[in-house]
Amino acid sequence: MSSVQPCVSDDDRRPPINDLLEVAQRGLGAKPKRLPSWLFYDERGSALFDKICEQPEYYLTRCEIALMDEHAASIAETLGSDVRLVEYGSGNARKTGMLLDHLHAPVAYVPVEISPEPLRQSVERLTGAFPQLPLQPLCADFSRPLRLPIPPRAPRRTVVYFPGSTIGNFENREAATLLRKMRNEMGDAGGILIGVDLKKDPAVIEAAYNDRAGVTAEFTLNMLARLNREIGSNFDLSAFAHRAHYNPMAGRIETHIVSRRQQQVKVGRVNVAFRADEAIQVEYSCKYSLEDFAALAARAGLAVLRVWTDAEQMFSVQYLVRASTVTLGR
Ligand code: AVJ
Repeated sequence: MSSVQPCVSDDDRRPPINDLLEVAQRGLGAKPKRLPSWLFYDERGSALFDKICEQPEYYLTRCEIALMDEHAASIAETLGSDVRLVEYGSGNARKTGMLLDHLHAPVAYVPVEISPEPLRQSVERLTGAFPQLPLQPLCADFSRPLRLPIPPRAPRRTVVYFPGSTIGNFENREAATLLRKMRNEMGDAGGILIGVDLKKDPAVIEAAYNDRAGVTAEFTLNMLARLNREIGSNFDLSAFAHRAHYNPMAGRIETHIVSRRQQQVKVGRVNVAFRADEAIQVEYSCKYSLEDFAALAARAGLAVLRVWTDAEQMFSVQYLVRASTVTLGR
């Protein structure tokens, strides 16, 4: 018997794809101009992101994998047996596999992913590696309320896995909202296992977002290429540049697409005017101290039960539970 359930769609609560045009027009009509970072991840963008993870400057993935490699057994012990693992975003089969390798009698794995193709691929990879594990893929936008599939047997706890420091893409308030949403979905006994990039020498952080091979620049500009492909806009890619700076006050990388000259671009029937050096804000990648992140967790009614980090404190994997369960003892 196959343990894979068909991809359940939660798409009824999501605007249709043609709204890409509307998203682009709205963002480019705003002052200052901005485009949402999820626009990066079409097929080409996802492939470029995988390539970013291999760049020597991009320490995040390497550090997180090293942490999982070293601490998977301890992490699995902290999570306990009979866990239902719900992953927000499913592009991380490698790290997930390292965790599943050590989990004792997991009840099910539920990857939540908005794009059907990456979801299908991650299911395929994990079916091969864990033929006994029930897989319950959920095609949905994880920033919206989820209807989790009914598990094949009662789990001891539901753990939301959110690796990769993807939480860094959300501003403080939205990050707290997302964590609070996870807290509701995991229930009283649940937990959140989350990858969090840490504050460090700004030069090291900036280099990670400005790799010498130019892969990150290509990844950033692919957002415009994607719009050209999908909504027929006419961005001239050579007339725009990638810019990623660390803002030490806000503790985050701020990525912009900068117009190299004054120009006009057609986006649907709208003409968008750019001044020379005008920027489109496309991504924040927030960095935290351990104290910063504990405070963010607290805002969401969560407490940090454990932190796994490397000797240089480059990156962290943290386990969060409901704040009340810590004081009551688990
Ligand atoms: C996948 C959101 C964690 O912010 O570091 C990498 C995306 N952007 N290089 C990050 C990204 C530019 C990445 N996250």
